[in-house]
Amino acid sequence: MNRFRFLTAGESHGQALTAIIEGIPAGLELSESDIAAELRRRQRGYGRGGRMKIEKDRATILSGVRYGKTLASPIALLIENRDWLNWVNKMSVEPVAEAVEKLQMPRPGHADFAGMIKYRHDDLRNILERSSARETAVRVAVGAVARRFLSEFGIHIYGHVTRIGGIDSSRSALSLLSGPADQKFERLQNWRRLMDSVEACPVACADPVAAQQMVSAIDEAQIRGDSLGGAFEIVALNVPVGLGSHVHWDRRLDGLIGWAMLSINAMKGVEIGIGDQVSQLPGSRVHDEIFYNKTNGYHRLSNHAGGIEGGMSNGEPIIVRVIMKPLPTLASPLQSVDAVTLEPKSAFRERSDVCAVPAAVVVAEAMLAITLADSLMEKLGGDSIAEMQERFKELPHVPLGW
Ligand code: EPS
Repeated sequence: MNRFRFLTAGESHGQALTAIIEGIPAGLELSESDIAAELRRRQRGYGRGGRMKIEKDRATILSGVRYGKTLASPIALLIENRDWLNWVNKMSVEPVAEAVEKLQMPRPGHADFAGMIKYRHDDLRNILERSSARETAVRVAVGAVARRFLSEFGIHIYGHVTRIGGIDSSRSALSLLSGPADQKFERLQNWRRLMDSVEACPVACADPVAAQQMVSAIDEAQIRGDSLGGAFEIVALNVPVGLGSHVHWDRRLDGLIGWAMLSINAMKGVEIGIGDQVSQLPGSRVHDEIFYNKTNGYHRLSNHAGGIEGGMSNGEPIIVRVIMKPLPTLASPLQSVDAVTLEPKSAFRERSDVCAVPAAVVVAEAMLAITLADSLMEKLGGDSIAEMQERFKELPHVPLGW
């Protein structure tokens, strides 16, 4: 990431989360309410624990914006942790007089074990506070700025849950957004309707029957003291041809997207387009044939490639499938070892979520937005939105209309 750069800081139960973004051009309209809307979406989802009842995430813009428009200077964001008030001693920056209980039974599947050994900590809280997915709140705030930037160029990002536990949604962008060019408009209308329904669904799923079963599966997991993972699709519409490049490994758009997705806590796999199916099908059924006519220009009847060929966007919708593991904090904990006595013990348990797949969708949307914003900035160059928009108009616009 060369053009859109950001750093985050903050512990889960510390005072606040912060981010500094560098590289946003001048003249982009940006308000705290743009960010608030995305933060609210991330806090949704059936299966979340008690923490989400405490937090009402809201980002304050501390710099880089004047009279509602970006200045091109770094943008600093701050999200206060409401729960911090309950953790003032346990998370004090200064040493405290009272003895605070140390956590010493690492949870299998968590950063606890490797982190404690790597950093030579004798209290797992020193690891878990930063490895917590709480950090993703501020990434969503950063992503909201990227989305605001992309929307100036008509690029929009959507996400929906396709699996929780063993239950699969029957909806997939791969089929919903592919087909004859003259039916694009209808497909797009249908897609938008489905995505509206996702916003109203407690598990962010576009298939109401599967959604009901997912809710029941989460209830059952909760009763067992267990957790559930899943999978989801992230889709970007109206991405112009030529983001990313085939010329070098670290410029390939699919590689950058894969990295961005796997950088999110608990993500274990990323597929582009039909993903794993390419390993089973012959080339003649994998690759998307190319057509041309005067009305529609270049077009395809399928999008198995998920909008990326040779490490570059090809003008079709970008379709990414992400796989998430079940969270490792279990109410019925797995076997572990006491790191002080080396005796067998159950892993420690804390308040946690049974399932965070619907929230993870919003984080992945943010990471895709950041990745595409960076690639678009690289493609366009320029210091202001006005300058970038002039250059955008000159790009070869294979008819998109997505
Ligand atoms: C998390 C554990 C839970 C989650 C948290 C991620 O927090 P707590 O330990 O305070 O109950 O709720 O997610 C968030 C706080 C959030 O904002 O998404 C973990 O260990 O990763």
